[in-house]
Amino acid sequence: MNILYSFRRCPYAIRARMALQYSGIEYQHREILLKNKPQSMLDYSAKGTVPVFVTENNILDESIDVMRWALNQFDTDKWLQQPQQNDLIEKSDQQFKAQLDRYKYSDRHELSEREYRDEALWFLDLLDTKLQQHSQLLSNEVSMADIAIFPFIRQFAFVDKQWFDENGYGYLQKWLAGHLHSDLFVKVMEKHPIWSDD
Ligand SMILES: N[C@@H](CCC(=O)N[C@@H](CS)C(=O)NCC(=O)O)C(=O)O
Repeated sequence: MNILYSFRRCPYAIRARMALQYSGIEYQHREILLKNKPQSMLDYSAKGTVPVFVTENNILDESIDVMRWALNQFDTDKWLQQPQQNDLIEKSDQQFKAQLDRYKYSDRHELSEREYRDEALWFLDLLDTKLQQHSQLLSNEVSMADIAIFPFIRQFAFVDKQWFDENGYGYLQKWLAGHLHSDLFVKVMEKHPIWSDD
């Protein structure tokens, strides 16, 4: 039986769960608390981040690897078949994610929330421009890039939802709302009891 160690609100875990759900992969869901990680999870992967996905033959402790693994099993709508998606995902995971964290936790840093937000706007601009041309990031069809990036835009938007709703980015707002209301997202946000190794 496959096992997924997960944390409901973690954007990395969300994208892994969305890919697993889309691909119809069955697994035992083990919901964890980041401040009290189960020993069994640390035994599988000592680095202590979620998601950790355990199959009969693999231990995957990078969310992108979980996504790729799932899509390589079943990919009915061809999420994997978009060129350029790795480039966009990398921009999100590297530069944008670091800026998002400073914006989200600006009280722990030197500059103001607004200054950190401004630093990250290049990525919102980039995505909004793409979404002017098609309804999803790379075409009119959902690809892995949409699902890999969406949980981070969700986080960004909810730091100050009023600002996000009132400051342009109409295409991005629409794209975000579409994914927030998707059956896939709603399904993977269902609540689970906390796993205990005992
Ligand atoms: N590169 C990893 C990052 C995963 C990650 O950083 N997850 C966070 C939660 S969103 C985590 O588990 N942090 C460990 C902690 O807070 O103790 C991936 O893509 O899976």
